Amino acid sequence: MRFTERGIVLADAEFRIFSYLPNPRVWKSLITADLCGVQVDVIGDKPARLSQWLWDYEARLLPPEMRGEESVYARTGRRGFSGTLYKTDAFLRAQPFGTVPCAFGPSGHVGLFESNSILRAVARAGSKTLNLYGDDIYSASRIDGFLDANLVFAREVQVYLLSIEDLSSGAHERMVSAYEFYLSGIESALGHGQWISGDTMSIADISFVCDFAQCLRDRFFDAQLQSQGFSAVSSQCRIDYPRAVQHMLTLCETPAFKSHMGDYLDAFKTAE
Ligand SMILES: N[C@@H](CCC(=O)N[C@@H](CS)C(=O)NCC(=O)O)C(=O)O
Repeated sequence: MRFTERGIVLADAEFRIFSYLPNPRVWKSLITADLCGVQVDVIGDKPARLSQWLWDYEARLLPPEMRGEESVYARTGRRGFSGTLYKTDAFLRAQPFGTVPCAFGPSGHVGLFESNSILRAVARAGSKTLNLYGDDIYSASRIDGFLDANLVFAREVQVYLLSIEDLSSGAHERMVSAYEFYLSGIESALGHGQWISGDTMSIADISFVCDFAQCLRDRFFDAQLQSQGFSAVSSQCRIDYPRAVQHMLTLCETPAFKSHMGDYLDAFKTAE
């Protein structure tokens, strides 16, 4: 339940998202929510501070005296977090993989997980205002195909970025292969029209922009990569995948994308 400044009770938002912030995986849903007029509440904190929070529908900072290995909420971080996190049993019932971003419906009982599925839910909720999820079962399933390919790519990006300062050649090869597979598919799709799937913008475009933009962070680690004998996988993207890069840059200039992504791509835009 939320209140205006004058104490008027507003209806619950259609979705509540909890995550570390900023997070490109959250932007997927927020951009979609803006485009479709869906109300999404976001709760979160800087990545390093999320280990001080109680992960729950009513997520909140956990007082220091309630933290520690002995806490009833203590869990070991498994992906992207090392050390102890604090998650309620109710949270883990709603969020079986225990990851963020996570979302909840208004009651808090139904948990949504995986950023692409949270994105789908927001798009479904806003489809009467703007349909971003296909006109029929075929076009929706084609969009699903792009989202599935995107998840495989994004998972490799996650592993790659988390281990980028101490990368094995196997890990680098996996990233190169996932990058080439996904980007060449997107490049090919954009060779037949303005949008990734079908004749209009869809959540396949939104998901692509957010995860590709995150992948481009590898350029910040160029020196570390070179010292290990590797180069950033995205270093030649403008040459290898010009349509994909242009598509991302064009969308990032539009208000809904810009208001969430801010200056995230500025370094990329000014680089050669
Ligand atoms: N594919 C997932 C990735 C989610 C994910 O792996 N989140 C990590 C942080 S990057 C997490 O919440 N880890 C919790 C833990 O380590 O217990 C998505 O797109 O939502």
